[in-house]
Amino acid sequence: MKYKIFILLITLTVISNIIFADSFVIRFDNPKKYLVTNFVLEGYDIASYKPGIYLDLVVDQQEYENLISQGYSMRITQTEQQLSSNLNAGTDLAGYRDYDEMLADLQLYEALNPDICKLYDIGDSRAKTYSDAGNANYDDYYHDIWALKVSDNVETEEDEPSIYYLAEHHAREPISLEVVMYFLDHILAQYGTDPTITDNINNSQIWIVPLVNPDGHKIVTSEIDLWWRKNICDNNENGMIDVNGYNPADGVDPNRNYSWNWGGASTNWSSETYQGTTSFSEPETQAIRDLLSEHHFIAGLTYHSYGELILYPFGYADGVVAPDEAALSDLAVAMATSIPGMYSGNYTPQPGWALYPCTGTTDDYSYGTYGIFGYTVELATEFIPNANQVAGICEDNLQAPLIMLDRINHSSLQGHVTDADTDDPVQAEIFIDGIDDTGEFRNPYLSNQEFGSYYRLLTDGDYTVQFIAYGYEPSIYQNVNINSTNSTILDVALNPATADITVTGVVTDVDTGWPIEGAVVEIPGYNIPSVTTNVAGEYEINNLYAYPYDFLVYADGYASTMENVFVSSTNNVADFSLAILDDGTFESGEFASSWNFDGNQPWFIDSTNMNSGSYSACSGNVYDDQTSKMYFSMYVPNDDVISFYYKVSSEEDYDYLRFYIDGELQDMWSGNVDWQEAVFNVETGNHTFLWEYYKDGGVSNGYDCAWIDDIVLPISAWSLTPSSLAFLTIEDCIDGLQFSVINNSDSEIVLDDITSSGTEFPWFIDSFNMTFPYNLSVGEQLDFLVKVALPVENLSREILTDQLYVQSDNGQKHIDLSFDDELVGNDDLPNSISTEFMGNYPNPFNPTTTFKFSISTSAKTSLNIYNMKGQLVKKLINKELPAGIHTIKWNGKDMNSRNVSSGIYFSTLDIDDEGLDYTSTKKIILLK
Ligand code: 0X9
Ligand code: ZN
Repeated sequence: MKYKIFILLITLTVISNIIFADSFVIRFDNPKKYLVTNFVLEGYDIASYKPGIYLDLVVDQQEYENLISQGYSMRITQTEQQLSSNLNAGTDLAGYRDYDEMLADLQLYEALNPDICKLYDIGDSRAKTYSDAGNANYDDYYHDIWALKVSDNVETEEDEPSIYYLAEHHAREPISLEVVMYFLDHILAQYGTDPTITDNINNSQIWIVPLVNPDGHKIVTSEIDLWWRKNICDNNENGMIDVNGYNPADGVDPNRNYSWNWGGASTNWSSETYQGTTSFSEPETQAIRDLLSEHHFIAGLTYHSYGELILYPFGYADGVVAPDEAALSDLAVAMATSIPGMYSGNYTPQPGWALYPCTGTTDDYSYGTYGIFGYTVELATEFIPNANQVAGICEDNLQAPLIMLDRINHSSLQGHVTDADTDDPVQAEIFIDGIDDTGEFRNPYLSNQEFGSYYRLLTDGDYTVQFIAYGYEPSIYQNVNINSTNSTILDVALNPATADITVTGVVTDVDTGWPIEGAVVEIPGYNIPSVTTNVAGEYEINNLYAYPYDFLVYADGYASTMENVFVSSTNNVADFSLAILDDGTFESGEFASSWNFDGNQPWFIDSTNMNSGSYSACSGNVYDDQTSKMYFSMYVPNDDVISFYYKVSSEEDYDYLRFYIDGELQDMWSGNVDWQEAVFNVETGNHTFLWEYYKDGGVSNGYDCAWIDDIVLPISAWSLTPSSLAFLTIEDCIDGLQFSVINNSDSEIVLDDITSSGTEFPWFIDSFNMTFPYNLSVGEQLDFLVKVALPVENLSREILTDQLYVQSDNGQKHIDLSFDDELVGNDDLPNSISTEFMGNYPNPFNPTTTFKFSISTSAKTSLNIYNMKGQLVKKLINKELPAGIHTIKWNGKDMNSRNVSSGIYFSTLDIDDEGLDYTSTKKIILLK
């Protein structure tokens, strides 16, 4: 039955397209907000939305009839015929430029104003890359992305703020190109005449990219499809341009392809808002990304049509507030009130999301990444206004970009950050209290690396400003006055600091509060040696600068955590707590505390659908445009895989289960999928694994959810931790730094050898004279110390590196060793060690516990678990062990791999060798 309806629908759609091929714009007058939300969700092509005034959709005849039959009232405001005639009307007048005309104009501007104009080719269009690869179907689309720089000394990157003006991300919005070209023409004509414009050109670097999407522009200007919006990425890889007909397969929406929060827009090729395969998958957005990375932009406008709006970041989700909201909004208001509008007097200023939330836009990227005040202008009241209206629209829009150009000269803070000793520029974070600690996250604002210059656009008032750079004493300025009469100048010389701060703390189990031994505390990115906690869970990191470091903390069997700590001489204690990793089977019937939940609903434990056992995890009950997310983070000790089983019951191609690693989409599934296994590679390091069920359309199918079960964590058969060790002090070299080999698998692993690449510096492994091969039992952990043994006075301060290799019958792994200090070595040999059974930790335990003991010489050792009746439950160790400290984990399973029940057990360590005879029994408690 369902099948028949489906065929009928296809037939209807095909017929309707043959009869009514044209699309047109329909307008809903005085629309309520929910109308736009609904149409966005239902996947309609939204042309524009002017709150309370109009909502326009691009529809075909079929969609139009559907809407009529649903009882909507609206009117047709623009037909394809009108578009075409508007585009061409009075071609003797300005009309709309095509690519060649635009390029000729830019070249002419450059030729006429060589002192202040320079034209740059900043990238290729998508089609040009196909043409270059030999596909002749794209030869007519051999386009570059052009940027004209306007500034004095135009050839050099000067110590001045940069400002961008971009146009036509969207093909059917050619009015944007015209507006930007008009502005360009105006400032060039006024240079040397208008003192403000002359001053602005001399003191800033203006970058104009009038046509971001040249391929799409050609689709429109050559009238192949007057409604075309996207670029012409060959999504279906058939080597042809598919832009016409029903659901054309090609094209990526460039304004959904930027990376800030990328991934929430459409995943359907034929959608007008298709986001692309990855962020920055398109050469057009790559060109803008690169431009932004190469210059120090402080503000910019990207022109679109239509709606008579000025939008400011953020826009990726409903209600998101930017840290700079007040100043962003003020400038939006100033620009918007300068532009006369057809409705309500002037253009309307509002945050991006207030139009509709969408991810991957230019503004979110430029603001989120660099703190650039990036705005979208939605010009005019139709996509292609009649050519004879173009000049008027351009004239109306002249003031706004000029206001932006002059913005830095008032209500702002600027200056240079330098090294107090050398006067060299310093790249520092400029942190303003009450701004940078508010709103949604954006990257910290940084001074320019080359010049040390910074520019903050603010609202008037008194601020506390902190200047923070690695290796320098932080500098704090109170009561910095910002006012509208001028720009406040604050030059800051930072004093080089000595790294003399010691941070200490305790790492505990979040559920029990017990200390965790062997947890690794790491500060990635600064060549600071990672440390491990002692038996009391304590750690100590020496030689730190005052700085806001990210601390990564992880331990075997626990989820990892990453926390920012602003270390200073007064803030030097940092405690962390870790949550036990879920085993991924959900068989305990509840989520371990390592799971985190996000989105509109949490996941829950389900006992009706499972891949194995009695339980699985199921996504929460979400409504339209809602998500249900669950995630955890862990340190992956070696390159490995994560696998899990999933089941989906959703509307095919609309509602998805998605899996992300570190925010990167790995795969997604929709429709009716019975239990399937998915496997993904994971590299060594800290990672966040996230499962999301996302429901977009108004339609629901199936159970409308997804299940996950039997996650196999990326804990390889054996691990070598940490993956790198750095020596920084002489003490470290003498005392040694610890590394461990752990058998995580359920069978024995044979260690064949530990060797070094041995080229750089003389170190040795304090292995207590163990002999190879060595059989590493299930759960066993062997700890070693690396020491530098020989006098090495002659080593210079340059960084030396070496590798340590561990070979086993299960492959090879290595640890990077490095040190960057002048070292004096010694030949101290390992201290002697006593024989002692330290018992297990934690105790009571559930479900795993770790035993620890030391032996003074190599000896035949056994460690067994007995129950209250004296029956043997499990043999943990029974072999010759080297002298040293040993640990071994017990997973609470008996010899037949069954979970043992709660209660009291006994562990007995027995060492029986020539010269050494030792027995010790300890009580252990399993508490479920
Ligand atoms: O949807 C877009 O890309 C822009 N509108 S257009 O009609 N020109 O396509 C607006 C994007 C603005 N940002 C947000 N709404 N978040
Ligand atoms: Zn647009």
